[in-house]
Amino acid sequence: MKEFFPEIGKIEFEGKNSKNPLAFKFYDAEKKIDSIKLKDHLRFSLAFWHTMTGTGVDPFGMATMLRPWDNMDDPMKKAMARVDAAFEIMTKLGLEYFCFHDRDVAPEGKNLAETNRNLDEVVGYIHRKMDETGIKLLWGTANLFSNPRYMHGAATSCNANVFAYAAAQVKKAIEVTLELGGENYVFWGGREGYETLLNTDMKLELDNLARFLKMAVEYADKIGFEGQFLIEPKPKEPTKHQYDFDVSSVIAFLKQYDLDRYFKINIESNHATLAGHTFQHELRLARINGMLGSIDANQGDLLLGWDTDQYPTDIYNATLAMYEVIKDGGFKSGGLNFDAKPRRSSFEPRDIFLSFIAGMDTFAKGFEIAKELADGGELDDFIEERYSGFTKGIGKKIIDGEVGFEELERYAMKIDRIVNHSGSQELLEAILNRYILA
Ligand code: XLS
Ligand code: NI
Ligand code: NI
Repeated sequence: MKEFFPEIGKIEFEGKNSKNPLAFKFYDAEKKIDSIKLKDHLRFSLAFWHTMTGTGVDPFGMATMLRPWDNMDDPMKKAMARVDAAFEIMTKLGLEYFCFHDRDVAPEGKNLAETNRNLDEVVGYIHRKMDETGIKLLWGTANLFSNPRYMHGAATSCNANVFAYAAAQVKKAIEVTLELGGENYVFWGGREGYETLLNTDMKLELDNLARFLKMAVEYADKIGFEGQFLIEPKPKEPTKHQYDFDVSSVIAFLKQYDLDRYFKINIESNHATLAGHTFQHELRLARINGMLGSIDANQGDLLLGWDTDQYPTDIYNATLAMYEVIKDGGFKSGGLNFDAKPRRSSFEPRDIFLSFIAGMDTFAKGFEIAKELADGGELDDFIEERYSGFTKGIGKKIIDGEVGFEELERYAMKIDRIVNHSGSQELLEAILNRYILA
């Protein structure tokens, strides 16, 4: 088979002293930690859209990316070539998972039936490549935002025909995810929100979104799709306000409509930034609610207000993210999907590999640091001590529900001096640094 990247071989682990740009410095896939290989802790995934279809366009400029398959005119031939290239990239980097939207892998036809046939043809080919390589599908999803029909939204469109079309599209996307053994199915509602409340029936839109998700749950059950459903929060972009704003609003929404037991959350670092939260905040909130599903690993730019989807190289962020995953007992069906793209000026084919290496090394190291931090127990010990007042005396009574305002008033009347202790943030940050810089 023709190689798309003949000048690049298998990327090997060479260790931290290597200066070879095309080698891993920290990601040693086979290294065992707690008798599980690093690659199985991390479950790295390629995002088909950015890596295979991203062109480098931005609102001010046209495509820059040099992609060896882009000289093909026939859209189906190009789709097949992209699949070959994707599997070549994954094999060379040792990525064992990928994620895709229906429209990333196959072009739309002149009607839905033809579109579905195109999708089936490419999915059949992907299936063969998966069997050949052992590469797996982390999650599938449907693109309900690019086509102009979704200008007012999909499940939250004002147009019932659009709701129906979106349902048909998701039905098919769940079917192909099942066919490929996908471990999760993601809902990201890029246009499920609004631009102005002047033209928006917010109540109907939210009810319809819940109706849509309920239909998805019912259909998955009917066809025997047992993968995990995930919702990916994002506060804005492309819409001014997206209903799946952040982890907190997603959980509230799911609970309100009695859907929470069917869903977990796919958390993207850059989306946390846009919501004004840290990545760790979003992961923590999902974790303590038993809803940490999967991660879109990337990073934003704190000075820019949009989803820059950069490859993650921030070791602090990666460490604290992996700390939450470790505290959650590791990934179940989820993984680390690089929902990231090389910068518009990193346009050469080799930049694809360099970007993944940067991201994979960062998360591998972040995981190892986080593991030591968790095993060291210093943060846990501090927190345990900090809240120890709730394990005895009046604190215990509060926790056990034995007292109300009246009893607490009586108790408070007798306190002659309240003693607080330092929160020691700087000490704890120094402890974190000690692990990171060790
Ligand atoms: C966009 C989202 C998108 C989802 C999949 O901002 O991150 O890429 O991950 O639809
Ligand atoms: Ni994403
Ligand atoms: Ni995103």
